[in-house]
Amino acid sequence: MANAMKWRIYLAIIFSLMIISSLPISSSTRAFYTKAIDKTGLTPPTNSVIFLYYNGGSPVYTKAQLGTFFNDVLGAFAIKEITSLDTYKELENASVLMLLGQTDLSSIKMDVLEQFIVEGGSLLIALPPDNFSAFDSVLELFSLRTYGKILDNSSYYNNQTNVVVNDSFMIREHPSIRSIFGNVSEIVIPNGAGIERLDSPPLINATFEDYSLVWGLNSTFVDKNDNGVQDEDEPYGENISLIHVVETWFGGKIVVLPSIEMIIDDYILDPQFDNLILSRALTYWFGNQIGFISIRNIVATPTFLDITHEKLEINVSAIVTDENNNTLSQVQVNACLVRLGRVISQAEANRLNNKPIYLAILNVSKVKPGAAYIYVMAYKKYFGYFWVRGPRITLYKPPVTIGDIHPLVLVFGAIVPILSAVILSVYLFPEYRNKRKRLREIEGKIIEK
Ligand SMILES: [Ca+2]
Repeated sequence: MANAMKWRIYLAIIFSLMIISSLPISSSTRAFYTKAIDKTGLTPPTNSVIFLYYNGGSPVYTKAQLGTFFNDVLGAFAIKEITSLDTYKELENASVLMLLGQTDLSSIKMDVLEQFIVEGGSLLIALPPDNFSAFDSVLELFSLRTYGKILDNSSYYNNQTNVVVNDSFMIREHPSIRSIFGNVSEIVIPNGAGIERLDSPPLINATFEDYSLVWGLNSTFVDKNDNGVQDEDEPYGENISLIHVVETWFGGKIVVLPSIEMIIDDYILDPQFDNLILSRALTYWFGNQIGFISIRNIVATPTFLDITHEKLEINVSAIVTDENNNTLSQVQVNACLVRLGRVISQAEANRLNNKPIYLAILNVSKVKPGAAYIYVMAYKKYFGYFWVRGPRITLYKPPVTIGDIHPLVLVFGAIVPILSAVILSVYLFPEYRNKRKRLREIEGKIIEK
């Protein structure tokens, strides 16, 4: 009774703390995106998010030719440059690895890249105008491949290498298309390559979602045989993925731009098109600033759990909002118990009334004793997967006490032997007295001698 009362008080305290902490932090309108982004303090500071630029693999454009992209678009983030991709050490703290227009990726160690993805890393890929198939080794991780050059015959007499796509061929509700940076209504893709989905299983052992963010117009086709005209068997229209996105379960994102030329100064600064808005929104999406899920105030009870206890459950609660502290719709929230990087128990969390508080009950009856961590994972389509670590949980087996011993064990293991000993000693006592008497007599005789 007293115990139940104590729990009720604990829960009441936890809930009131949660309600207080979930109150909106700021509701003022935003004038400048850079100011707005740090205002709520829910997203990581931009200068702590590392974008890694790999300068090996003979890229077709230099960093200088991507000046606007590096200085303006990526300006607020931390940029690090690396020359090789053969050890994981260089990738350790990076959020996004940028492979921009390489023509040869043979020096990249694929297991290093896979480890980066499994640890939640993101990839920004921009294909070179030629030799784009160099990226197939990376794309095949996700059952994707480059198709061939994309051309557009909208002018009917001249097949254009510059493909212009308007927002009817884009996922408009994606955070990179409609954002605080503006709306992307038309982009230009010069000398791009199309992406196709393979039937073969992905080479990476990971759960992921993938989709076309931008796809081909009806006049857009893949010139598979590279003869400059559209042949019958050549795919066209929505079958061609122009900008392809992968959201990995580990929390990373992969974006494949069909052409590095989309972001070189010549095109990114063209005021006719929204390539600048798109690249800005994409990098801020990559950099966990927009289309972001904030998971915080993770509470777990109990954190010490006797595994011999009847109720092997852990109550987990967390606050889940977007980057502006707004409630998210159609978000999936899971509480997970993780040991040595593996999820050993998980449960779906449910939203508490109309507050951004999510509750889950984790069943840990099949979990072996030892330490583990609570993680809360949230997924929303076009936002991606997000993971945040919560409290440490200790599952233990207490030392054996009388109260824990089964009555049968107690009867046959202790009570019966003790009773038999007592009964035996009572029966044998007269005999013992007699024997002692005789012993004394013998003793006396020996001494007398
Ligand atoms: Ca052709």
